[in-house]
Amino acid sequence: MQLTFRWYGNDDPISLDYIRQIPNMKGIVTAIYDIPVGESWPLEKIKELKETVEAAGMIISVIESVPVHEDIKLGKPTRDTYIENYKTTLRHLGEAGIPVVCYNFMPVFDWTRSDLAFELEDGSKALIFDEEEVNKMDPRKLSLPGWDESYSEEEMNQLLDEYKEVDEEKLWENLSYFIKEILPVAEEAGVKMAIHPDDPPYSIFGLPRIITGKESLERLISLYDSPYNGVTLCVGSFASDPNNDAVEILKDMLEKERVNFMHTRNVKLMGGKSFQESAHLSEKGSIDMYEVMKALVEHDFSGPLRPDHGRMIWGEEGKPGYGLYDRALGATYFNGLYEACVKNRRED
Ligand SMILES: [Mn+2]
Repeated sequence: MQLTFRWYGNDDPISLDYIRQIPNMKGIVTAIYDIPVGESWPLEKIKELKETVEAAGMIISVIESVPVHEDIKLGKPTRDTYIENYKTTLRHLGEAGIPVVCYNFMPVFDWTRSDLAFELEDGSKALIFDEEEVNKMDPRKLSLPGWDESYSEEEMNQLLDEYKEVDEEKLWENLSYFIKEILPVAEEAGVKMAIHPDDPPYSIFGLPRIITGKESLERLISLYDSPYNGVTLCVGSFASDPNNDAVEILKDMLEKERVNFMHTRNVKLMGGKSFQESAHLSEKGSIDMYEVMKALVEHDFSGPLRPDHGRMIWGEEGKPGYGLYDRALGATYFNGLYEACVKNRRED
């Protein structure tokens, strides 16, 4: 395991110097945020970002994310231009020595929650997904941090209309087309691809979602048989669907050597499809984090792992899910589990 931390670039109120002080912190997960979706990333900008991170004593472990243009997901004729740009970005990332790229294939909306600052019983604030609340929401008037906010209301309406023609099978076809185009380039560039599951992993607002569980990951890796065609195993996302066993999904992908990036956070299932993001500790949520770490150690997982969203604690304010304190607590917890699992294994 290589411990990593997400950093939102120079505008992030949490400095690289602070991140480096978290014990065992080795790598940064970041992106270039001021390039419009669909355009290629210039090599100079990538190198500049890399130098900034390395000057702070760490390395860039993962780019999260290189976003996929909607025309690619919709399968429009214009997709080929955007796919060529994506390939250019991958070549540049490879040239700069970036080993992993995280991406997702969720139509229009990225991760979705009903409340970004729900007060838990200990007074901390967390992101939650309340099924009833989400059903009442109007996707045309919705915005969450990290989403592409460049759409006008008219463009958003048009986009949602276009997706009426795209069902799950069509979306699979479009994903397959994309993967078969970019994977040979990713292999040549030495950049491992890691698709993030849909969050939450089921259809919302009538839009298709396909990266949802064990079978869909198996289908995904069968589209192009290469370790470069891998996954971001976000246990919190998978566990948000009560039908998923996140640990089982993890073990399956570890056995097939397709886990290119780990996201570790816990969720507490609240009945139906509702859930709360909880502290990372196993007993605070529905995921057994010891089993997660044990599986990673048993499979000699040496890839990047980052504590995913944290709660807001100790009066900290900032980007929901991305404060310093609780994610740092998460990192320390995973360090502890890791040390115990490694030492335990040696004694066996
Ligand atoms: Mn995640």
